[in-house]
Amino acid sequence: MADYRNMWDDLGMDLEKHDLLCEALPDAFHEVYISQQDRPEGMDYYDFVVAEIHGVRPAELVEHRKKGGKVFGTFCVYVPDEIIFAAGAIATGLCGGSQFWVPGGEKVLPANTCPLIKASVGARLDKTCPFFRLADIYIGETTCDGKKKAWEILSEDVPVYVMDLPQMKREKDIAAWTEEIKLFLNKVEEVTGTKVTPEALAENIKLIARKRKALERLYNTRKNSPVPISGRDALLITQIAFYDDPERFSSKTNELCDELDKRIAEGNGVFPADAPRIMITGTPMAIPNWKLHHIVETCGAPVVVEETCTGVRYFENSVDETGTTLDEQIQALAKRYMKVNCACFTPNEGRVDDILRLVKEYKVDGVIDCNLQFCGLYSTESYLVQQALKKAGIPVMHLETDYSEQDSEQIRTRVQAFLEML
Ligand code: BJ8
Repeated sequence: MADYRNMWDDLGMDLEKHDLLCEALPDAFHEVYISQQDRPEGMDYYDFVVAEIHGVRPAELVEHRKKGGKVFGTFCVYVPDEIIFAAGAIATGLCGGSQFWVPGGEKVLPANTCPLIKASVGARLDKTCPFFRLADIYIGETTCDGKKKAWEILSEDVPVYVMDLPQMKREKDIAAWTEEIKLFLNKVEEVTGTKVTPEALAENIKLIARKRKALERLYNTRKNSPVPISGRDALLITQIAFYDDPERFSSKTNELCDELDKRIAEGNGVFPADAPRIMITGTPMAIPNWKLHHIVETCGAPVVVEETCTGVRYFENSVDETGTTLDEQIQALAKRYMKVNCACFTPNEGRVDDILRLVKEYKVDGVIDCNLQFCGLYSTESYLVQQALKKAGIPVMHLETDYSEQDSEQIRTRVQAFLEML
């Protein structure tokens, strides 16, 4: 990696501690990614992004801030990036996916908090992630209890604005979310000092739509057998989508898809055509959480789709682009975002419908329903997910895990037994 020490120092990072993180990542990345056979050439771009993960993109954000631009850190796929970009600001996903940050979070949070929350808080308080240092403001949401309380703790250290997400999907809830997006737009205008015009919003609705379309195209290639790209690679691309420049990301992903289309036409894949096809559903996998995909795929089965927020929940459903006034556009945004099916909603039948639909679309042989430890929402919803899959005759296994490697062998044994059954 190029030398970014001055930049990290200027960002107030703990350089010594950060060095430890930088030392661990290349080995882990090599083991999970570089060791794969027949990776598409187009993965070079994403490998480069990871190799320079705390360098290239943070340096772009630093430049943006030098010119007076603002950076918004987000933690949930319900936060409408379109509004942020329409005000000339940049949105960047901040969810922590590394065990490295967990102890820092445990200093202020109960140990029985989900690792995603602990890692996110730890990354900020330990000063070991440039993205967490760079964001001018964090945008939280009222999704789960752990996050709600974490915002209060984080707000002692960094400005935090919380969006009140309804937990049901009646008409009045969609109306409430529309109002909430209006308030958010006001906040974004206040922070950036820029008025959001309908023209700017229309342009940025299109920008984010291009990103969603590129991801959709990538996922569509995974419906083929043999599958032209591994689940690990697809997961990495989706994780990068949360913080890369949206325009560049879309063009790189489309380039990769051109290569994948050729592979499909030639019948080339990264797993044998008869390998069991796995879907993963559950909680999001923030970068660099590649644990389950790595285990499943090194047991010989490709992960062909993720019903998670680092999967189809991030890009499915588009925003209606016909609105010309801010009111119409905000309504269209509210409608699109309320189609995301997170377990924080009750009821959340849409998620079960999605899982059953995806099983068919991606020709899935077995489903792994996996949630992060201490996520009460997803672990409780697992009962209904498993029940629906069993009723449909689709093999399913449930797993609960964290970011540590302690249970990896145990999970491997369980995954092997599951795959033998398919
Ligand atoms: S829309 S899944 S990104 S809230 S895993 S922190 S729920 S205790 S991440 Fe999420 Fe938005 Fe929903 Fe998606 Fe809490 Fe559960 Fe932890 Fe979670």
